[in-house]
Amino acid sequence: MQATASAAPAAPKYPDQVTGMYVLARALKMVGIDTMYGLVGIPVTDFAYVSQEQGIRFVGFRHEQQAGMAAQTHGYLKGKPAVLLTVSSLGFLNGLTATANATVNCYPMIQISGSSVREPIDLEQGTYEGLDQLNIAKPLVKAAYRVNKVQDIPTAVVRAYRAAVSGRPGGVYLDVTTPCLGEIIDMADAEKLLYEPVDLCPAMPPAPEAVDRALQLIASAKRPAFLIGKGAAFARVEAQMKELVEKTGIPYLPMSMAKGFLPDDGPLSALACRSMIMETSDVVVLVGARLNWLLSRGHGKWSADTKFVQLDIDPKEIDCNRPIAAPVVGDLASSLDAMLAKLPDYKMSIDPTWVPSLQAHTKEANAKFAARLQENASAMPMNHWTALGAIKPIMEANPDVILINEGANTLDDTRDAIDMQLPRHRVDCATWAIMGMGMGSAIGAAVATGKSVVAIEGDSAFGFSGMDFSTACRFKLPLTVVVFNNGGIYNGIGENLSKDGDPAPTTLDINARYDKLGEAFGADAYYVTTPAELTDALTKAIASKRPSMIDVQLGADSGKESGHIGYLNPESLQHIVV
Ligand code: ADP
Ligand code: TZD
Ligand code: MG
Repeated sequence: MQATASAAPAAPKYPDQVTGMYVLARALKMVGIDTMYGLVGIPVTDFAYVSQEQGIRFVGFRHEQQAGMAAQTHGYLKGKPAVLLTVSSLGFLNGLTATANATVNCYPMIQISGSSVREPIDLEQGTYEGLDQLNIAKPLVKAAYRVNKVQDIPTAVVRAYRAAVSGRPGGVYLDVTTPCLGEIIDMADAEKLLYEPVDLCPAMPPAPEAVDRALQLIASAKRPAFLIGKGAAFARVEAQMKELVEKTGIPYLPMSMAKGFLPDDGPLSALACRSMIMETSDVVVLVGARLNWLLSRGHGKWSADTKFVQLDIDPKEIDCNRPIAAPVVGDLASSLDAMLAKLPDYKMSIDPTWVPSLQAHTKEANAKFAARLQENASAMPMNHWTALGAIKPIMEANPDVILINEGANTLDDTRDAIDMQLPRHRVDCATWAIMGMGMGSAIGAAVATGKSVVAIEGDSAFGFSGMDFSTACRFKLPLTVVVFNNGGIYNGIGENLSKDGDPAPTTLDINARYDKLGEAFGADAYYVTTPAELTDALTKAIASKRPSMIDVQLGADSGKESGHIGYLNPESLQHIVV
């Protein structure tokens, strides 16, 4: 059957027959998929209609990458995957960038793409949007499957779902061929195929001896710390970790997206003591966090004497950069339950000066930070810190608002400035440090949780996904976008060395009016040049629960090259400051 782009779903000839796309929608519902993000066209338009008819929410985007960013953020925040739906060839590839990013970040999601008829693809005969999608997806995703006939659809969906969410979560690709989508089957036969799978994300408890080994090491530590990653936030183990922190008295340091997992300003928060922990902790307990580049891969500032306990679901993660003295491989809920159960058998031996020394350092760092905000409070034109001085109290007074954040200086400075109180309320460009997750993630967060969302975006970062602000407007989502316009990548003062009149490689447009983009799609739009105007605009925007766009005019000289990670540039170029 040839799928069409008509407004009504393709119906089989007889009322007691159904199509492959109907079976696919039903199978997705049966595993618990309730939301699909995507962009339609041949051969999946009718499938989107059928899915909507079956009660799966369909959020149509302007670019597949953003639909994918929405699906992965949905998966991260809800703990279960959503679907990204794409057309074949470029639509598939656009979406695959997000599915790959989900895999790298351990977010569950399922990309379903229509694909063209197999035979002419295999013979390279130049068919419509012909591309060997399954093989392209394979190296970039956690698992990839193709389904060729209607009878296999329920199995394919269950396998895709299990692969996405169980063990270490990730992105899964499901290739559904055009003939399969259109295949006709008797309704009675379809009903027989459909089944409710049992235990889609099984617990994976750790070995008891691993738990004892870990507790023994933790109990022996003089200067221990928990290092909490977004895996813990995903696993929703804040209650267990709160108990473990309270019962052991061990301080915690969150990674960027684990900010708020336990309150950033709690008495045992060591948020401002990252270097101190790296340099002086004798035992660090990694809880759903990888010792990857974001932690100098266990080298750099880390003391060579630090011993690690690592709680992770993936045994391959252990020892990947530093020897792990006590691995606890299992799902975090089971591992932490087991540790809490055995904890009374162990007595901590924390140096009584350890926590006070971290608290003193925190106090000092906070005072320095407050002084920096104060110094910049009335800078004109505003710089990143001026703007954040205005935003910080508003965000902290609205802890239930989800914060989306990308950029270079805009990312680093916002992360440092804004304390979080609640788990899973901060989503950023994460493990790959990619730009272009903003609008998709913001939309996914709003749709998945029903909460208000504020996206703080560098002007460059916003450019990657800006058009999908219109999606937030069409779906009337409570999203406020704050664009930090410093006219460029890192800043707007780059110099074209050839002096031929073209903009420098990092230069964008300091005079661009992003608020007008908001106006174009019916959002509330604000252009602000002072902190007082920003305070007023952001307060109103959050209270309105309407799509809102705030263009924050910064000076072009605000921001340094590469933000905090300039040292990752090629070594010989590190002295060149843009
Ligand atoms: P961060 O960037 O915050 O440091 P990472 O993404 O690097 O976090 O690490 C997250 C880790 O959490 C991954 O190694 C992943 O295997 C692990 N993880 C994800 N879900 C679970 C779970 N349910 N139980 C245990 N570990 C998990
Ligand atoms: N492309 C992609 C997909 N990801 C990237 N990380 C980059 C390019 C390189 N890049 C960064 O690492 S940060 C950044 C780019 C283009 C934008 C920084 O500019 P900004 O923020 O306007 O978003 P600031 O506040 O001006 O630093
Ligand atoms: Mg910028």
